[in-house]
Amino acid sequence: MITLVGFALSNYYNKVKLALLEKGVPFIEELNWATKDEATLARSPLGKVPFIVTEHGPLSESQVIVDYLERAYPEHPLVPADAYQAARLRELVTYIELYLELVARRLYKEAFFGGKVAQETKDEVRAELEKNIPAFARLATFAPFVGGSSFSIADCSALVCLPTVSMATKAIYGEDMLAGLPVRDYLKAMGERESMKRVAADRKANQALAAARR
Ligand SMILES: N[C@@H](CCC(=O)N[C@@H](CS)C(=O)NCC(=O)O)C(=O)O
Repeated sequence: MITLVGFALSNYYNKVKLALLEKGVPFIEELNWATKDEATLARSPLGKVPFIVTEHGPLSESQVIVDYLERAYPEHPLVPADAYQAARLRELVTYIELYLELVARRLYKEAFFGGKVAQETKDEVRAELEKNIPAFARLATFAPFVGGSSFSIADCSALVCLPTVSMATKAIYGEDMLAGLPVRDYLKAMGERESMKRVAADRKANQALAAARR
């Protein structure tokens, strides 16, 4: 049995959870707020979540985990057998996470957490996203899934990253920088999936827990 460790407000936690749910892999959850105690660091060396605990030992980093799940549980594949098509989906995951989410993340402190972000950072992020969003648009098909006609690892990333990029850019620039793409329709359609309903409900419950903790 896989144990998924982290908290349900975390995007990358939900990315792995979506993969587990969509693949039908049984798992239990262990709450961890990305603490840096020895028991956490021994399993996730930077104390980041998510990480999983398998029968063989722990594993950190969401994409590494998703790739492991794909190999270890080949039923309900989220990556096609064809090597090139599989690589194209991984390419899309990289564009979503490295060129959209990690760039927009520099805004989160002000967009979501009541802090301040320097104007220089806002300008830099905007310029990067103006370049990176059209590049992402060249790879994403939304037909109807982000990378093609079936649910894949790219959806696990897109479903947790795209809403955050939209919300952060709206909060900082007064404009959802993804508005020119069919992201809203895509998210709405995907929101009907059982996996997404569970992730959304658990996220909401965790939000209350996080507020109580503060
Ligand atoms: N590259 C990591 C990113 C994970 C990540 O940034 N997790 C956040 C929560 S969404 C976290 O653990 N933050 C606390 C920290 O970085 O110490 C992955 O894909 O798993």
